[in-house]
Amino acid sequence: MAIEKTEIEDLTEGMKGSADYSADQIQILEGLEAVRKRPGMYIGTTSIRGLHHLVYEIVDNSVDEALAGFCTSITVTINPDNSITVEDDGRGIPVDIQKKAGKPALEVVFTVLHAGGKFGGSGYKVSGGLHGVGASVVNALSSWLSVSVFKDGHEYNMRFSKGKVTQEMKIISDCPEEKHGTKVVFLPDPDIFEETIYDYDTLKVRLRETAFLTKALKITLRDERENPQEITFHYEGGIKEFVRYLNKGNEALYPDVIYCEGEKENIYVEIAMQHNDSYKENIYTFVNNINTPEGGTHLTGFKNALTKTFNDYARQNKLLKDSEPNLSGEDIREGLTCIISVKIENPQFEGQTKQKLGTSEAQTAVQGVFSEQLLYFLEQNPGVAKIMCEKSILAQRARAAARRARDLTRRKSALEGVGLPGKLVDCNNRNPEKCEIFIVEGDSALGPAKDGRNVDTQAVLPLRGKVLNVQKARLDRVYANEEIKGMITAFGTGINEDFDITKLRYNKIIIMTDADVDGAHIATLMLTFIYNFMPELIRQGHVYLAQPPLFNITKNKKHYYAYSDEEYQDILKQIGADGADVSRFKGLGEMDVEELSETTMDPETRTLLRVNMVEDEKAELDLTFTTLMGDQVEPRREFIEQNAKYVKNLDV
Ligand code: TSJ
Repeated sequence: MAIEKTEIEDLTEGMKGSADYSADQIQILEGLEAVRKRPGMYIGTTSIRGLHHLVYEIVDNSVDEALAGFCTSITVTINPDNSITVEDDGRGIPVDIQKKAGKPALEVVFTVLHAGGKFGGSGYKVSGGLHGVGASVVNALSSWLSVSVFKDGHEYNMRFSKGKVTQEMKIISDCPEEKHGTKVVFLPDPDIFEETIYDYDTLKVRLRETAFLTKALKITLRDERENPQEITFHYEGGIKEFVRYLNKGNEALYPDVIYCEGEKENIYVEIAMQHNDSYKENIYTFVNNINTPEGGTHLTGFKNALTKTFNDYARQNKLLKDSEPNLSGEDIREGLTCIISVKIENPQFEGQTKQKLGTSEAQTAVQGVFSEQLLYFLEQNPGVAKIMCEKSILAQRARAAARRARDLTRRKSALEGVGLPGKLVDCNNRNPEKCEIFIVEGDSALGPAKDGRNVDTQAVLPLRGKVLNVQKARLDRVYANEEIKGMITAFGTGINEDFDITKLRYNKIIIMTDADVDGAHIATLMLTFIYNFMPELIRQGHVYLAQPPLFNITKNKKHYYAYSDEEYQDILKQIGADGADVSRFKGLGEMDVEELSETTMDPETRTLLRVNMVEDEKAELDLTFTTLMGDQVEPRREFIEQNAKYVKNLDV
């Protein structure tokens, strides 16, 4: 590749002090310059996700050291200036001169792309397909980076700025002989990242997951900014505890988490699973600690083994009569929470986002290890086997009932067209492009909504009682639920494999609930239904949340509406009122027709939030929804109140 001279000069600036500029070094700088030119190619995105990704890239190196058996503890600190410190108690990155490059291995790690763990041949035995590129990429994208290695009684230190060396490696102090480890401090470059403020909770979720996946590794996250906080994750039980954690919101069907581990075809396999009383399948798969939301060969191997082994066992032990059909995989996996974690050298990833494992040996390995150990477990625990079998048979029956119900509605709609639900207050216009439907909860809101709407384009569908939580109900109950049936027929699209977007009867589906926690909960239940049965509606941006105001402030017969506490304070200040004539809305039903129309329904004056789904966040969203629908009220409320996935859309 031709490099302009000026560029070489510019690039080599940081190399002052090194003896000669070999072709190698120019390549290095070219490499890191390429990272700065196209950061997205290396870390996916320069959004807040990319910002957090930098931390994972560094932490992954310490995790690799832990997997190699030399590191027991990692501390991640968000410093007051939003720089990050990652420190481990591993062997310390080698500081001796690497023959090939003629420089300290440490320098190579931070300046050569893809250098991660390739040297020495030891350690880093297992490194993810996406790991290993880490350190130099993070270095290139940081305003500054400082690395210290503690070993042999010394602290070795080296510094960089935007990937260029600003201080060659040197011993900067002595430390106790027995201290060993690596410490990296870096500040993400604000010229590269759209956002440079770290989010404690985001790091927390990911580091917890990493701790679950790396048995016995202790990970501490510390926030030293304004409101200092700290949390430590340390799971002796590894993924076994992960399964227990995920099952927390539900009732486990049997006390033990079924666990197995083994190695086949040079692939290390670890599986933990337990059924809960819900009806949802929750399987998370990982390759070298990297989430594979699209599954792949390891998942296929697991499913094959579970279906075959369980059916064989059930037949052999007469849990399943000769006259009864085999249990389907889906039946057996109903209510199953499971973690599948494999460690492979050089995993092959497939699919558009490279999030699906393609390595075919992984299927053989998982299938082999799991079949053998599951059979053993079932034989040792006939009581658990019986519970699993009973649950599966119920699932099988429910599935058959749901199929019959679905076939019936299909036939019905084919023959006589779908009758609209009786409660629907429809609009007159028949052009879906122009139409919207308000889903309102409770009868009290129905009155003002009905009267305040635009009769031509706005329909209203009232829902009575609690909306069914579809993540906690079997399919047959979902199909039988009147409120849900109402929504399905009103929307017109059908669900699941019957879904047809061209049949959508309204361009906007607007969920309108009270502006309080109960309202938010009900909205979440509705969203959960849509997300599970017609996700395309969210994907294509048809789903909205109405934003009713919290306060009405009246001064000199003029009305002001506030949608948040801050706005309320602002308005009081602006118009010089203090508690003058203020009413706090407790529910939609308390507003009169004009108020509701003006503040919440009229396209000219209202604000809507569009519900948004980012595709590659689907797996994360699944986890979020699990948390959301569990029994803990607090996290759920937090999610609803501050979810960033609801993109504000000023509807003008
Ligand atoms: F990403 C990174 F490079 F910046 C980084 C690496 C950051 C942090 C916080 C830690 C590490 C890291 C690397 N921790 N531990 C190690 N271990 C090695 O690099 C290492 C040590 C000894 C040997 C050996 O064969 O003796 C091999 C390796 C790979």
